[in-house]
Amino acid sequence: MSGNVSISQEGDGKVCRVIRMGTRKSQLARIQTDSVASRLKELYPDVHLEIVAMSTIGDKILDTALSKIGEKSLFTKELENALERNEVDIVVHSLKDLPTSLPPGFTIGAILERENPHDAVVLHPKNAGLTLDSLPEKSVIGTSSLRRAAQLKKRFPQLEFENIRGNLNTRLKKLDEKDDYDAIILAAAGLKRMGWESRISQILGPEDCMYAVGQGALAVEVRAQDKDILEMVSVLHHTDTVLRCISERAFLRQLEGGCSVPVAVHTEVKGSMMYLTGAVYSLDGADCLKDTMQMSVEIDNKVNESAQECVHVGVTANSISSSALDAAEKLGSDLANLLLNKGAKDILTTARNLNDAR
Ligand code: DPM
Repeated sequence: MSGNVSISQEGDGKVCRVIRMGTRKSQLARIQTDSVASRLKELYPDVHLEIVAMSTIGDKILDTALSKIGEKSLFTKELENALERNEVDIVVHSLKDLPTSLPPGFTIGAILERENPHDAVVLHPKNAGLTLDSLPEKSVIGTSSLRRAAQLKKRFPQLEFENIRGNLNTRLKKLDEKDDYDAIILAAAGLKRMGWESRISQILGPEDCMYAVGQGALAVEVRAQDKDILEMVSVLHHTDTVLRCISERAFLRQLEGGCSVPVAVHTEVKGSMMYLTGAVYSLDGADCLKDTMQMSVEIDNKVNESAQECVHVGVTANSISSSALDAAEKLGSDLANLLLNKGAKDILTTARNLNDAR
């Protein structure tokens, strides 16, 4: 065992290991951390789990659009500091909030089975029964995601789009209790985890709005050298989700896009084939480059047995076939290169500059 293991003595004299899980204080973050904690508790009944809650920059700055705050690892930095200082051993994140390159010393040790990755429409109660198609002209849709706004502006030119910030509770409150927005767009996964599935009035399919890289999946971040913890959490990996998310993250990394650029994806695993659709947009959605590539991700049983750890876009998944992981990563970067050859860089640079100037 590594040097930083905490031990606690139970009343009956039994010694058990203490694992500390860091989390943001928001309700969604707590729910996500608790769900991973209960999975771990089932798998390792003798481990004692402790939850340490902290607030992050992203939680403190509530009045600025996410895409305008320069800090790249907005929601993750303080938690990583705590990991680095050995104050916590595990941090649970929404994968889509984790940059494609993690700071040295950290790795994603598990990606759990993805929830519904699509975006959802939540209506102001006065609009019950309507859809984005049937809402009156000039209805105001709240979102501060450049990705959502770009796709939906193009698809629904009769609607208007306004920023909305704050955690999920704040946003639903702003929607319901004021008259500023006719509807807001949120990830279905977050709504479901909060127990608000009944507020979803429409799920947006890929023809309306493709999702963000990693959307709907939970990731467990750990210290890269902490082999005990890495091995412990690795059983949480969900193979299909890992392959899809590695291809999506490789796509984003190759495009050099952060969490605040209009980039969207759609992935499917069917048998041994994986399909990745990726797109980049101008802020108004008028310019769009989109393509699909496929690749065989034969899941042989050749797991990574070399002493050398294999990391794919920040993810350590030694229990999954290394050739499948390599193929998934290559699929993402190949698709990005295809779009880069068609001019994706210009679209993204212009979008970034315009957004910074706003
Ligand atoms: C990122 C984006 C948003 C979050 C940008 C995007 C949405 C920001 C906004 C990278 N992170 O999606 O284009 O609407 O202003 C976030 C949510 C979840 C994780 C909430 C949401 C829950 C779903 C999940 C915020 N991060 O997207 O509705 O676990 O994937």
